[in-house]
Amino acid sequence: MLDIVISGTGLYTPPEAISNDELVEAFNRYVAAFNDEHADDIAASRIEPLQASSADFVEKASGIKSRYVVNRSGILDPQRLTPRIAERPNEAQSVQCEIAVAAAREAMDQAGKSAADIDAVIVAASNMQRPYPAIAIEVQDALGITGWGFDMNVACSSATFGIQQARDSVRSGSARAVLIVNPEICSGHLNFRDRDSHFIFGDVCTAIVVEGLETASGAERYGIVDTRLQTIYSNNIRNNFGFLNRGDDSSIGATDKLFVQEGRKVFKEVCPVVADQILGQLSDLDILPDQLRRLWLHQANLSMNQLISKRVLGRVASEVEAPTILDEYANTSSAGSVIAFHKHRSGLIEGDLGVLCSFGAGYSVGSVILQKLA
Ligand code: CO8
Repeated sequence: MLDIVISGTGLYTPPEAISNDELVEAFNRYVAAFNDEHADDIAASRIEPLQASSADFVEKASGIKSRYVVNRSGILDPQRLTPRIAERPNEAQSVQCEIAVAAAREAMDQAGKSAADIDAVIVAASNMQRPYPAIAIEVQDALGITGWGFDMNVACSSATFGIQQARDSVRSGSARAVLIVNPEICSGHLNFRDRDSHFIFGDVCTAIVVEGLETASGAERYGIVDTRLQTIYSNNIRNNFGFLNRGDDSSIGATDKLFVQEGRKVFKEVCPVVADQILGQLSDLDILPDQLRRLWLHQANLSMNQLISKRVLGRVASEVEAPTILDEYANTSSAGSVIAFHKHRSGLIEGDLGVLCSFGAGYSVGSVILQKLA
């Protein structure tokens, strides 16, 4: 039943970018300074020297060549390696709200929707810059949308889980149209001193309008054929930052209050789960894998996407079929598959099918089968 559609998407890309070479140079200057400072302890084998990072490794291991960030100077300062994002007064718009509004306006324009046409805002992202009031309510206010809003977090799968919530809300009649925004400021929770992960993430915001087919009057409409969500508990991607940290003095400055992962285990464990979920979903819908014209996959690692698309299609997918954006954007958590959908859906014709799929911390997997409508 194609009664609910995605009628618009939007993308906000921060104006500042960092190449692998720039990031690695800053990291290696930090490493050299640390090893100099601790030369005696290193010589006496009391501590291990830090190892340098390599831009070649980063591109080979991940497919990432660069990333956009909200602030470049703080990340590239070897003495800091953390973005500079000043706190704003309560009366000013928050950073997440600001980038959400920019992406939302594009999505609403594309859908031909004004604030009066939208009844709900869902901010779906890996990190919220404060617990309350919900960022979604601030976005709602900034755009002049009446109705309701809430924040939700399913890490990298926040957007696909948000799409299911939006579809259910429209279908049940609790909203005519729902705006989902994914303001992912991943640099805020990335440990730029950690060689294993300092290159992984970038910042961005995406937005999606979901509404009923009968109200969708924009130029493009993608029917939501089906959504499937799955969560399996795992500690392999984790962030222990939280409001209880202040109750434990030992937590101050601890590195597990930032993103940490067992990258190899994630790679091995998540790929088959994702491929099996998509294949099972297609089979239940009587859709052959070959009928998929696009796989808009989560953008964490190029080899992961090549493996998943190969398992789904039974052959190597072309770049057109499984587009890559992580080379330019890096991993932007929940926004990655939405960026791929936003930038790489031209050429599809009426009736064409695609899958928008996320996977990440939780573990969490969300797959949304879409069909281009006239
Ligand atoms: N430079 C040079 N060498 C390095 C570096 C580096 N920077 N880092 C590691 N190495 C070395 C290692 O020391 C190791 O050396 P040796 O073989 O001598 O021991 C060698 O390179 C190989 O190391 P790894 O096994 O760690 O490298 P991999 O080939 O596995 O690649 C990746 C690492 C790229 C991390 C890869 O494992 C990967 O991409 N895995 C999947 C990750 C993934 O999908 N994660 C999803 C998380 S995202 C998510 O859910 C959202 C969370 C919320 C976001 C919050 C915002 C921050």
